[in-house]
Amino acid sequence: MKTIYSEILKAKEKGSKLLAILLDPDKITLALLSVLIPKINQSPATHLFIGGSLVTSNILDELIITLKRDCALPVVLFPGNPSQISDKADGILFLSLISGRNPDYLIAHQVQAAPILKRTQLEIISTGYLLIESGTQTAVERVSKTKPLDRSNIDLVVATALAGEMLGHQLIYLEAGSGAKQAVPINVITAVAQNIKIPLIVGGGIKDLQGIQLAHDAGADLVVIGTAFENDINFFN
Ligand code: 1GP
Repeated sequence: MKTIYSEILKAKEKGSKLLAILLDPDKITLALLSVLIPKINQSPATHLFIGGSLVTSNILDELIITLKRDCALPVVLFPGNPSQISDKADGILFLSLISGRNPDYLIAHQVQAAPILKRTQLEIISTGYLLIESGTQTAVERVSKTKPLDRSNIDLVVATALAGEMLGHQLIYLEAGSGAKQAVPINVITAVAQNIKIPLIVGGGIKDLQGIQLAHDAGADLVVIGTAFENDINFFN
């Protein structure tokens, strides 16, 4: 069966790089979709991620229904908390914030979400999520009340990613935080990519096409772009 995860694995095996556009339901309106969707369809994106640290808007279902109707890309939830589950999507990154030591984001939210997810058809993709220090405090740090990993402590970042892999996560996500001042350092991406076998996602603070290229070249299998596309819908032109 063709699943989101098996397609990511296949891409990794072939060395073809993936790109997700992240849409935060709090930052867009349904009216804006008629402008955004043609831009998404013209972009090199391979996935759509939907989520945000808080998400207070109630347009989630309708947003996903419209995206699925007008875009061919898989729609993957990237939730900040269990209220951001929609059975209209194709899959969900089932995140555990393994860089932090807040039990709510390590396991409590997951316990709350599991029975809800069990009733959906969503493809559940277990993801070890690592927040990396990026210059200033980001929304992930503020909302999760966890400290990011020191960006210069490569050994600790690699050990954390390895632990995530050994615990059975299917993906590792290196996150600098949405709108981060500094993206995840290239040497950190390289070190993690060289040490894990599972696919690697990198996002946060990537501001230009060169940043995407550098992250891919360093070993990211999938790069996430949120703020840069939000700020400039012609980003991929
Ligand atoms: C945030 O990794 C994503 O969770 C994307 O970050 O908004 O900085 O692109 P940006």
